[in-house]
Amino acid sequence: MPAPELPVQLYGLERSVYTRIARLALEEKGVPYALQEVEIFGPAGVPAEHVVRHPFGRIPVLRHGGFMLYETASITRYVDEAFDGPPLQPATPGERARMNQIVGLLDAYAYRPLVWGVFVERISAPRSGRAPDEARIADALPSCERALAALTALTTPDQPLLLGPSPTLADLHLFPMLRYFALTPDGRAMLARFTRLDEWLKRMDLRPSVEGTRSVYERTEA
Ligand SMILES: N[C@@H](CCC(=O)N[C@@H](CS)C(=O)NCC(=O)O)C(=O)O
Repeated sequence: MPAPELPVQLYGLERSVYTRIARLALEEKGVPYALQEVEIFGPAGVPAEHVVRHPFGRIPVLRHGGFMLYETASITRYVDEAFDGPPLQPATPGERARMNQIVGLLDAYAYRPLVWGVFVERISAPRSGRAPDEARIADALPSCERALAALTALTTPDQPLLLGPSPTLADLHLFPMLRYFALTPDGRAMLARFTRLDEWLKRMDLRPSVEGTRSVYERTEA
């Protein structure tokens, strides 16, 4: 007899940055879930059944019973508010605003240069038989630098994580992006100059939620 379906399903890909952000929230909250792999990057494009879940064809999408949700920042807030477990959002309006500001900054200004501009060119392109586009990398690096400087300025000083002693949704949103960036020599060289973020990355790397969501790229890290 098939196992009963878990109430929380996440449609995405293990190697996807945004899927991992949602998974980190589920793992930190201790919510059981099933990851349903949806290959959106294949030659056939986004599967038709996924466009029904997400009109823009992106991942992840969360299903909780009959409730469907896309957009990762909405998913992680929902996971934090709908389930028991350690709170992932600060209590005061000011701290909460700072957390949301970091999440917004990452979506708007950091994801594209860190992940597509540097990581995809330097790591995934060669693995799929294509030479890195050096011009694209060179073009992305100043945006990466600006994003890391802005992030550093928004963190709370002398705290182990970005805004305090325990993770918030801002830590979970940044981690997969910066982890991929740090797999590249360009990223490591830049992070050596952003010691607050470099130390934060090493601390986050020890969390069980991170260990439980490693992607193929980290497992075969050079
Ligand atoms: N705004 C979306 C962005 C999600 C996103 O860009 N996910 C990537 C995978 S990490 C994706 O689906 N990329 C496909 C594409 O860019 O066409 C969210 O917050 O969920």
